[in-house]
Amino acid sequence: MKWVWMIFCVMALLIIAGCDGRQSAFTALGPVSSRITLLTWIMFIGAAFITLLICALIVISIAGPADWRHKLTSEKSIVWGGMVFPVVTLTALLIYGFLVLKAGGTLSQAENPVHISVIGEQWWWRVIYRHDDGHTTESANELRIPTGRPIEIELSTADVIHSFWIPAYAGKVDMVPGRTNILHFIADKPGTVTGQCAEYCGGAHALMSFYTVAMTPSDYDAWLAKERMDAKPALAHEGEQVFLSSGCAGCHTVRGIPADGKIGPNLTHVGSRLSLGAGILPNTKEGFAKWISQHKTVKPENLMPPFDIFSESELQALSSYLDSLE
Ligand code: HEC
Ligand SMILES: [Cu+2]
Repeated sequence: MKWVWMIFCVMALLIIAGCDGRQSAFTALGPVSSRITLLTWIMFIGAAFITLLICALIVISIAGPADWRHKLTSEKSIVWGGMVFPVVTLTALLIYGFLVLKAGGTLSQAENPVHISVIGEQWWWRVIYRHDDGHTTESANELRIPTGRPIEIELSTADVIHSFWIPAYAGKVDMVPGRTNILHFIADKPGTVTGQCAEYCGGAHALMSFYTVAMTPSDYDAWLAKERMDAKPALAHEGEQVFLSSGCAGCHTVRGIPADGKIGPNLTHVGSRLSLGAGILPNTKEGFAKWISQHKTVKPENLMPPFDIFSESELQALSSYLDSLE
């Protein structure tokens, strides 16, 4: 019997580990997700209550006293319990559900929303910030947002269907080829959470994650101004030479040097992001070296070609160059 308990404890621990608030539908950090969480609880508690009631009725109908059993089969019980009750409950839930759905929609009339576009790509996120003067700058695999302001995200895809989901802030919204869907939400307080692609989109789908960082409005404005700038000149950094001469620039943009590839993530400020490879590796010099030399093992099937061509010193130079792009 001991091992049964051990398995039980391990399973329970695994389940509890899922409660880490960073990516949990139970940790709502804004008004839109709070409404969804409340709906979840109402449905869960209501369904549990109804299930218990049905169990009790089954027991009564099998082993209960004769007059109770008789009452259960009367026409009145069938009409009230079997028809009126489900119709009333389900209609009320439907109306409530529509109101919850509309909650994000009402934000669309809000003034001064923050405009961000996110494009799903196999298997990473292209993120485009629209500045107040209409100018745009591109980043990837990380969302930065100010607290307290309505956020308006335009969701689209470059290839197959993906689904954009930050459980802490809003419900999931699909990214469908040929369409643009709009998502609205507000972040109540500063903090870092994660989001995930929630629609199977091929090989590396499970490794298509991203960080969302909510910052105070002043921190956000400062960050956005920095993000808008070109990469600092690296003063003929050896790693920059390796980057430019190895074909990286064919797929990656680094604003400020002759690198304007559009196929992969924009790397202009890659060193200041929290992760590499869409939430897969830590953003450190070692992380860059690991990505460049082993990305096919770290993230199987991702669409960057393998690069086994570098000597150790070239790899180190390239990694420290990328790490310096803050
Ligand atoms: C054929 C196009 C292509 C070439 C050439 C290429 N990459 Fe990539 N790179 C990609 C794609 C696509 C991704 C996204 C992979 C993913 O996460 O699924 C990527 C991801 C990356 C990332 C992670 C970025 C992030 O936002 O997390 C880094 C760093 C990177 N590449 C560096 C390089 C370097 C250095 C070179 C040259 C040695 C290079 N790449 C060459 C296409 C390319
Ligand atoms: Cu996916």
